[in-house]
Amino acid sequence: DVIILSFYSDCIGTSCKRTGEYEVEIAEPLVYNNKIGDENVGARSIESSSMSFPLTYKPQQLYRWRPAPSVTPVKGLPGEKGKPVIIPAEEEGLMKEKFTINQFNVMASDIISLNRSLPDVRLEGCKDKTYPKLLPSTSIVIVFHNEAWSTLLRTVWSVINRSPRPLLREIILVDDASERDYLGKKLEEYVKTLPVSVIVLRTGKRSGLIRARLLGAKHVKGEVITFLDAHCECAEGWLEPLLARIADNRKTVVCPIIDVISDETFEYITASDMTWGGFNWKLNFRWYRVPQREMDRRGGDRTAPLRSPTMAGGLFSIDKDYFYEIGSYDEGMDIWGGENLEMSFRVWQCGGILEIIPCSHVGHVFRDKSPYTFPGGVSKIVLHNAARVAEVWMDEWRDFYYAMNPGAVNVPVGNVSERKALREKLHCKSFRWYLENIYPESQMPLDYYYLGDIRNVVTQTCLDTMGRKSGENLGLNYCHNMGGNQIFAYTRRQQIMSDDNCLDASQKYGPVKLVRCHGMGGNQAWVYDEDERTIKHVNTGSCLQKPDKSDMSLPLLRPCDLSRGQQWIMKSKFKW
Ligand code: LR7
Ligand code: MN
Repeated sequence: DVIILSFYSDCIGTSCKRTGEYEVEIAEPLVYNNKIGDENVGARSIESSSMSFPLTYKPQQLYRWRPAPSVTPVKGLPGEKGKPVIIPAEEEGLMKEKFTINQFNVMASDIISLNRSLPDVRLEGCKDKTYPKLLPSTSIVIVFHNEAWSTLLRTVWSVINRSPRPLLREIILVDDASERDYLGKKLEEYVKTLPVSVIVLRTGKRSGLIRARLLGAKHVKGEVITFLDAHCECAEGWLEPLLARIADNRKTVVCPIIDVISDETFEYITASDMTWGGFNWKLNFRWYRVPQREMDRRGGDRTAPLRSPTMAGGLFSIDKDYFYEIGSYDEGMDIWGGENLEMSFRVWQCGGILEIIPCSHVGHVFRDKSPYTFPGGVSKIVLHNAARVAEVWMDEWRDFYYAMNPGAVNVPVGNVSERKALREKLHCKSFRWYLENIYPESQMPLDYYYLGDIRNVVTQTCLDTMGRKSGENLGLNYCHNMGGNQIFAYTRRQQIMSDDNCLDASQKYGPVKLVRCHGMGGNQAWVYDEDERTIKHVNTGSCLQKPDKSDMSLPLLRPCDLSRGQQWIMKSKFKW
């Protein structure tokens, strides 16, 4: 194989000077199952023709690669091809007992091969996509606290088995003060036997996943950092589409589609490519349906990169230098939570791009509960982290967070001045810009008149969602002044909303329901008259009224009659 190579040097910013051209013979084929060493990373220069040339990487930072061979299923082994594993009835007791150790079925995990095969879950259109022949390499950073052996090592093996070897620089395992013997010497000895370079770092004392990742990142030798949780399985072809995207624009932060590995059976279940990341008023990360707007931008191509307002947080690739340029992570965040939204807002507001790459799939064991301790208390830590996000990045919309989580007001956020200075230094845009341009579908209303509780003049009780779901009735309860379920926003689009849901009525005499906000007016349009203190439903012309004796917790909708029972107080000052 003789190809023409051009040499580029002096790469500054996005431009490289072309300094020469010559012929070389490529020493192919590359050897798999061999330690990565600088000897066999393949050609390290840039091809003159063909590819969209990643100007931001120097020639010596690019590696020739070819797809990793598929893992062949082993007949007779449980869980092959991502199939579910069923534990025999007689072992069910033990299975349940062991479940609580990790909050997943570790017995099922333990009997599945560390090298198990997976189905190729990619869309047809992904399978014959081509990527640049030369790509930057990545180091994989996996942090863990008390992870099970089989899930941790299956993560490692899935990386080894399914990554093009020259693109896999090393795997960095960061032990965040685990209290399991097997994660000590035994792990260190084990990784020495692996066919790629794997190092184990230890935080020493419990640091939380954010600071543990920062420790791992410090040791990264590859051009790109790829973070994974410690209970993942990378599927075929997962890596190259991620790296290709970064090579194309190093300010792109990319996530795979996160498939589901069942916490009960370890079945590999493909996730939808029609969901993206959002968040609610509590600042929980949540999946939502991709809006038509984004489908249109992608020309209806489901294999095209999807611009996502937020990311789940655990699985993503980022150019190493860019990771530091935009402020890595907030070191003031403890244990778990918040860092995913923090990085999402920061990337978008400070000039980057956040994408889900539908052709890249990685499975993750989703669990209902956290298995480990949160020193200092779960809610305190999670609220602390989220408050830092709100304070630094969300401008006035931080009020939604505090209104929804009144407990957060008393949790110290610590010092955020450094993070605010970072925002200044990078000339990051406002949260309004983010809502207008990146996430117009957000539950955070762009313009709103009021945020607070809504009290009836006669009963002195407050509208209350009672924590009910979409489709259920609005409630009324004694005013507790604790925010949460009694917090509503009255918006310029005439909605009265609580997080995802809006007050909605379709008939003159009610009922008033909570329904997923659609932003189209209609049954969800209300007008508050500050003088009359009435809340009038636009479509029916009826007014919201106090309940009658039969059910004091059910607000009514009745023809407007200027009675005191139809008067409501939105007590804080109107914004306009
Ligand atoms: O103190 C800790 N130290 C750690 O090293 C706590 C956790 N960890 C490790 C832990 O062992 C695991 O490997 O950090 C990793 C993530 O912790 P999980 O698995 O308990 O988190 P999660 O999967 O429940 O939560 C998601 O949100 C987190 C918010 O802080 C992180 O961003 C996780 O990485 C993230 N996981 C994903 O994005 C996978 C998809 C889940 C979704 C949605
Ligand atoms: Mn996880």
